[in-house]
Amino acid sequence: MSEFVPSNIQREMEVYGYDTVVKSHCRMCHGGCGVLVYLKNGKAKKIAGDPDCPINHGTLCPKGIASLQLAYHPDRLTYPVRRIGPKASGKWERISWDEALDTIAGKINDYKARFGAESIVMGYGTGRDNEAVIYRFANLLGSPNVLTAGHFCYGPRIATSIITCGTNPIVDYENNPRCIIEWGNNIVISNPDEYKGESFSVALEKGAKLIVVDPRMTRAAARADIWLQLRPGTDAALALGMLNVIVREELYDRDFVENHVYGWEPFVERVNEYPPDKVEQITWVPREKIAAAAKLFATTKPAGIQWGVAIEQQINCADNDRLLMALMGITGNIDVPGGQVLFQQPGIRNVGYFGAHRMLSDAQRAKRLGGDRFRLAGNFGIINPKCVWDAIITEKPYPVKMLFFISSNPLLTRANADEVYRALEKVEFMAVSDFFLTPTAEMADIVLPAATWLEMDYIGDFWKRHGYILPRRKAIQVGECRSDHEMLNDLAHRVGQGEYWWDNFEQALDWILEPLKMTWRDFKKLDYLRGERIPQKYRTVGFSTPTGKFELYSTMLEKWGYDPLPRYREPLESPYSNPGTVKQYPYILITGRRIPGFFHSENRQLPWMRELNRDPVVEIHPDAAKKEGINEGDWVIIESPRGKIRQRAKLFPGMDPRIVSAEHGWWFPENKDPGHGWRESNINMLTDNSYANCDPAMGATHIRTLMCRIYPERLEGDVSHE
Ligand SMILES: Nc1nc2c(c(=O)[nH]1)N[C@H]1C(S)=C(S)[C@@H](COP(=O)(O)OP(=O)(O)OC[C@H]3O[C@@H](n4cnc5c(=O)[nH]c(N)nc54)[C@H](O)[C@@H]3O)O[C@H]1N2
Ligand SMILES: Nc1nc2c(c(=O)[nH]1)N[C@H]1C(S)=C(S)[C@@H](COP(=O)(O)OP(=O)(O)OC[C@H]3O[C@@H](n4cnc5c(=O)[nH]c(N)nc54)[C@H](O)[C@@H]3O)O[C@H]1N2
Ligand code: SF4
Ligand SMILES: [Mo]
Repeated sequence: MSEFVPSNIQREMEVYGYDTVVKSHCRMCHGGCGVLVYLKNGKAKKIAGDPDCPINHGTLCPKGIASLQLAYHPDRLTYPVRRIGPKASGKWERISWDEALDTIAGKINDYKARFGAESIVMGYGTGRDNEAVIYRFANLLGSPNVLTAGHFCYGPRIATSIITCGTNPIVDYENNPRCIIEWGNNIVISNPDEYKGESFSVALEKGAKLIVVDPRMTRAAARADIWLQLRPGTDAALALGMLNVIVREELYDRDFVENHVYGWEPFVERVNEYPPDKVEQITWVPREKIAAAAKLFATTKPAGIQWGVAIEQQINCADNDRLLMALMGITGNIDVPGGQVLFQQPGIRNVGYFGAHRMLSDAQRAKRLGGDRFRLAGNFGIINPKCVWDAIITEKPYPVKMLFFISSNPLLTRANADEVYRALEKVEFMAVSDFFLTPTAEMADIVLPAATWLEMDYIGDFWKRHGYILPRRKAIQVGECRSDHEMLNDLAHRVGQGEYWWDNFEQALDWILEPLKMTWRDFKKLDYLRGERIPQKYRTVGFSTPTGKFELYSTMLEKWGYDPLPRYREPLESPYSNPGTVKQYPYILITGRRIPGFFHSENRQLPWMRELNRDPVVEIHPDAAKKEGINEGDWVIIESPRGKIRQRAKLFPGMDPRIVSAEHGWWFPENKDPGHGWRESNINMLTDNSYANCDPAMGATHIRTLMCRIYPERLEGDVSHE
């Protein structure tokens, strides 16, 4: 437990009788916000923003404030359990940590010996600061199969930026961008990855011009200089249209293009295929607006693109990312102050190094599920989930016998939930580490009680690209909960990996920091460290790509057999690609817009957060609602060719009447049936995960654009949930 007490809050402690205050970093989302945790008698009593933290300057979002409701929730799992009835029977018995880890280790050793390490799939969801230990464990085990959300979230940005310019370009909010495009992102709600909505808002207040690319009117779209209200899933066409204007009107940065770009001529040829009038037909955005946005962005410098996950959950995922980088690059905004920065971490052993990717043999790497099919993903260690479900269900190309999910709830968060369920039902052995018995955990054989961010020492933001690392200091202990890092360190010793791990996890932190000649004890006295910043480093050393240039034409994609130039493909399920289906399913369904209190399937059991959003909500345009006989607040059936679910109607005029927008991640912890109602309102009952509907290089599932129909539940004969 940290003994570190910042001096400026000692007085507050005396007045209110707190025993101590621990400075740490929240991780109720991807994390990063500095917090002060006030303690009394070993219990955390209050969480406040840390005004000295350079990431949040004392601000916190609702989820951060509700951290204590998570840590001390009465339903929280506080000791390991083993299932004693059939899957999803809700029958569990308490076991010791030793018994839990011995059982899991026994299964790992057995499956490895009989079916190969590849038969064991480790899994996590979005970034939770535990990926380094999970990859280390899997790589040392010899399993190339770590199932994450990386195929359709953030992984594409990392993979495509590495092959385009060496690392992920981040908007440089500190140096006053004068123009920002917020593209498929809602940063003030989502605070994703290395970004916080606060910095974006401050930049706007300082007068930055704003262009928003979003089919829905978000708060940012409402105040934008230009709002490009596109048809969902057509981002690649829109970007190509903007590039077309920039190239045709010669608004690009000549020096950058002449000296630092690879593949300019073929790129221009491709861009010429997308004149604004054609793009208008594809995207529904008027050509004048496309031209105006292109000009504003190209002529207002410095400028940045705040990109989001909506562009990645599409069939055009990798090309969308590459096109946005092309916009950043050819307008001369790469690695300039106030543009897009290529930050460096302080010189620690980074996540990739810690993850021991080099320790995985070539023979095992070649067995990565889907590695041949989705080669961009496969080369970055990312797999498409369907490849795992198929390997379980069909035992091809080889059987997967064991799943070990550490911080993921795939029944709610992966496309085609019905198929996910069938795979979880069939898999021989499943372990889960989580805070609660989620619908996914209810399918497991053993569930381990995970520690929240308040209960661990760690080097926070270790995986991000903003250049900071921050000490996350342990403030409390709850029951027998353990961090995933400690748990895997312990498990590793039981499966013969001991020589590559540590006696305790603090030694691992020391090892990460060793290149800085610093230990965890030294580091935790600091507020943060930040890597050195060298603007326009490419001018002296080039870009870290095969050609040393900014690759508009990707030599890596070419090598892997893909089109080296970005293009637009029509979604497989859209009003234009299958007009027959449109008669039956007339609306374009967007899924998963972020809402303040929840994080995917999390927080439905936290009273403050549930008060913000009691029920799942589907946004429907008033004209569409009228046509379908739907009133505000009605329970509505949303149906796709794959199934139907129910959510509550909110009439929302801020989008085209042909679009509806549903929330994701819904289950009902208050429903004490062991399934906790996971099918009822789970939007992923409707999404499609077929290979044909994925990005061909990245394997991203296309969950942002599908076709659906909607009608009031009262008209539904065979569904009665009330
Ligand atoms: N239809 C649709 N589906 C989507 C999306 C969408 O927009 N639309 N978004 C997708 C995206 S971008 C992502 S990244 C995925 C996210 O997918 P997941 O990461 O699988 O989502 P969560 O529901 O947050 O599940 C995380 C689980 O881990 C637990 N947990 C949280 N922190 C920890 C921890 O530190 N340790 C352990 N052991 N457990 C922890 C939580 O209690 C929760 O049950 O969802 C995706 N699913
Ligand atoms: N509160 C909260 N915060 C979160 C999360 C959460 O679940 N809850 N999840 C976290 C995770 S893992 C991620 S990846 C991030 C994602 O964070 P964001 O990238 O901000 O994602 P979203 O809010 O899902 O989508 C952003 C916008 O994309 C729009 N959109 C939908 N379809 C399209 C399209 O086809 N094209 C374009 N251009 N826009 C479209 C939506 O209307 C929405 O306003 O948020 C993170 N932060
Ligand atoms: S934005 Fe994320 S890190 Fe910051 S307070 Fe909210 S949940 Fe915590
Ligand atoms: Mo994500």
